Amino acid sequence: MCPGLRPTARHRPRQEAPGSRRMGGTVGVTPMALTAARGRGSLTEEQVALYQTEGYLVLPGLLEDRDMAPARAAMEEKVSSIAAALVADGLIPDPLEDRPFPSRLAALFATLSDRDFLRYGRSWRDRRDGYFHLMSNAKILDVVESLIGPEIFANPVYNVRPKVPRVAAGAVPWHQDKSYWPDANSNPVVTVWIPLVDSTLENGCLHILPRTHRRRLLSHHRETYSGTGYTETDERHLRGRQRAVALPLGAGGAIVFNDRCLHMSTPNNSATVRWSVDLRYQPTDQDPMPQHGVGFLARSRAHPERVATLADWLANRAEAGE
Ligand SMILES: O=C(O)CCC(=O)C(=O)O
Repeated sequence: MCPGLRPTARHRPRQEAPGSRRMGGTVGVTPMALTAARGRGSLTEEQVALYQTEGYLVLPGLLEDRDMAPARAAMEEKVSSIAAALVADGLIPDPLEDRPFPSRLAALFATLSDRDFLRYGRSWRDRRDGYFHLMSNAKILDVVESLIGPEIFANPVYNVRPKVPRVAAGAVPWHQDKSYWPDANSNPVVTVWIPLVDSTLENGCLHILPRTHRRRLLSHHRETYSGTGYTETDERHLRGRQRAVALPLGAGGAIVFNDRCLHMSTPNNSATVRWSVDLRYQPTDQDPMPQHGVGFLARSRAHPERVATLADWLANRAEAGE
């Protein structure tokens, strides 16, 4: 740590739970230690055991409409700004303000190309109040706490995903999330994937390859067909893909998995947008991955006064009073 830098929750080594052991330079926590560290959180022991065995957990109905409303409002603001830009650029004549949330973005791009869409990014990570409120939602943090304990850092890599019909960027190839941060010494990173509209086989729900979460990082390449450069797992690692499960899920449900669990999603063949977010969390003593942006302290029982507020997050401060 630099001299003079205030020690922060994420810089301080976490107290090791009984039974924890060192693995490859990171703290590896045995199931026994996890149980000891957990103690709180909203998941049952059966759910935690299922997560540990299968590598993922589906939580239908985790959130209510009011939990998602701020994030949805942020998405609507963004869509309005894109509509205004498309009109200003002469690409469309009408910003379609009367269209409902699930279909407006699809209608805006109905006559445009993949490339037009990708000008705005395949997924969004801008700082809008509603995204912070969702990332800080206690129901989500309670789930995460069951898995990694109460010192929770929100990883800077979160994505708001508008999966628009016919746009190639919508389908995501098989990958481990860790392929996006191969050098990060951060373990575990827990992804919480949440659809804001029902995700279905037709509009391109998530698919998971169970029990792949204990693998090391597999070899990946950058795909060249969608214009996004998504990372894609090399074919030879996908021999077991017939065991993959499709996970259609209603709006407000959550799918939780770690960053070595293989997953993908199919194209959107419906007429509306499959809106989702993927949020990520990790214990506070892990690499905060500054090369990907500024994450924030989302929950701390040891230092609740340092938990980041909306103002901190908007100002790119990871903790309160930094
Ligand atoms: O939302 C999707 O379609 C893909 C999500 C994904 O790949 C992820 O959360 O890492």
